[in-house]
Amino acid sequence: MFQPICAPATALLPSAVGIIRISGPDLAGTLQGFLPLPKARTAGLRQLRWDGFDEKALVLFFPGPASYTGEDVVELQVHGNPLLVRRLLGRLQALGIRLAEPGEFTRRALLNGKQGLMEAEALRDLISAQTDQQLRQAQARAGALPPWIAAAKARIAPWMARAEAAVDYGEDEGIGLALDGLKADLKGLLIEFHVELRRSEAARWLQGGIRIALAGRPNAGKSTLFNTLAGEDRALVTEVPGTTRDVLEVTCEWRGLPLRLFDTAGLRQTEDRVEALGVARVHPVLAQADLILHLIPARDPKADPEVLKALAPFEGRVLDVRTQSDELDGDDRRLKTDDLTISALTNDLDALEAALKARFLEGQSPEALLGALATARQRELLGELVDQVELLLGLPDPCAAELPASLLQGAWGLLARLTGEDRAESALDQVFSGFCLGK
Ligand SMILES: Nc1nc2c(ncn2[C@@H]2O[C@H](COP(=O)(O)OP(=O)(O)O)[C@@H](O)[C@H]2O)c(=O)[nH]1
Ligand SMILES: [Mg+2]
Repeated sequence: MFQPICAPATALLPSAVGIIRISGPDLAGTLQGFLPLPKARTAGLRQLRWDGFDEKALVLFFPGPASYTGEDVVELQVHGNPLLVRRLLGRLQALGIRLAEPGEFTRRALLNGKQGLMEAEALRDLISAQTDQQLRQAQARAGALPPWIAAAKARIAPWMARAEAAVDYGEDEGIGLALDGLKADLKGLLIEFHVELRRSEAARWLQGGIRIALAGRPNAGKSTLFNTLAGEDRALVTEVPGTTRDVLEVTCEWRGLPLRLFDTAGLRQTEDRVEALGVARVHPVLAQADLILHLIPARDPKADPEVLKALAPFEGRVLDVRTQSDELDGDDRRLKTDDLTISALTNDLDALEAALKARFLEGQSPEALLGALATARQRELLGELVDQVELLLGLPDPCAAELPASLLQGAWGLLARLTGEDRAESALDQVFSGFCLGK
């Protein structure tokens, strides 16, 4: 039996209401004398008295198993004073209710079959989402298991049974495994797995955000683009070269893409001590970026050699962008037709949107990625699943039934690990280490 646990469910900051959550096997008994519980799922006011404190609490009681964790759950709403919440938690601990680990409520929900592992992961992402798109993606995953998982199981299960029968009785009873039938069936499955893998690789960018650094010569239009993408005036913009000194960072969503943008000082040799310090800070930012947009004013005949030298180590992660295209005459020949050309001033940024979506989402729209696998754990397992099915498809025909039998078992096991049905503690630890207290 589990020990009862408690935790603040709201941030420990001065606020209107502070919520404490308790979960345990018999809370009516545990809280007896201190807190008479109200009727199930009906809010009740209770006067709580301890250590000279006298607090009125709104109390909710969800008897197990019809609760979040599957155990009895009690939620207390009190004044949102962090000290008060801590003192009340102290009182609960004196009753034998220990402080919960991060994610422990959800972990109990999982162990009691109230929730799946993938749902729990989605919940963690839902709580930490920073943009509208991230919220939508996490909500879609929290709602239900992706239907392709059940479909894959339904396809594998009969083959698993047949392969095992062939292993057990094959010799005596003349039961064989129709390997060509198996392969034909699995070929379709492999195609679906590849589609999901591709969706999940794109969804990973939506979930984690894309780090984009803006680089280029002074006055290339970095800060202007930074402000336009962020949708707010964060960076100073002037016609004076060397205006930006510190690296600025903003998290935003632009046309459905969650971005972490970094505005940098223009790359040039400079006598100005402060500007030079700014330039020195650019390198680590570039090193950590998923993509560097190298901004080159459209009127420049070619890119600045000094900037090219600074960007050389990051080859493969640099995208040249011609800026300030509004300044060009219609028939300007300095631009090659395949140049990516934008104007932040006139908000002519469609080419940039298309380039980013092609690169990170492989041209898939964010909406099409709803429900895709999005955590590293899930992606890794899906990758292993692909390998497993490819091994099956490569089996020589005929072969000993033990081979397909064990590979099918392996694939089945990977699906079980994906959904968390195998209840492996190591996977749970990995998932719940990212949770906040009280969830
Ligand atoms: N015409 C035009 N001017 C721009 C555009 N973007 C920036 N500018 C101007 O170029 C100058 C330098 O811009 P800024 O964003 O500070 O460049 P940074 O030094 O690269 O950060 C400012 O005077 C901006 O108003 C654009 O798209 N079109
Ligand atoms: Mg600037």
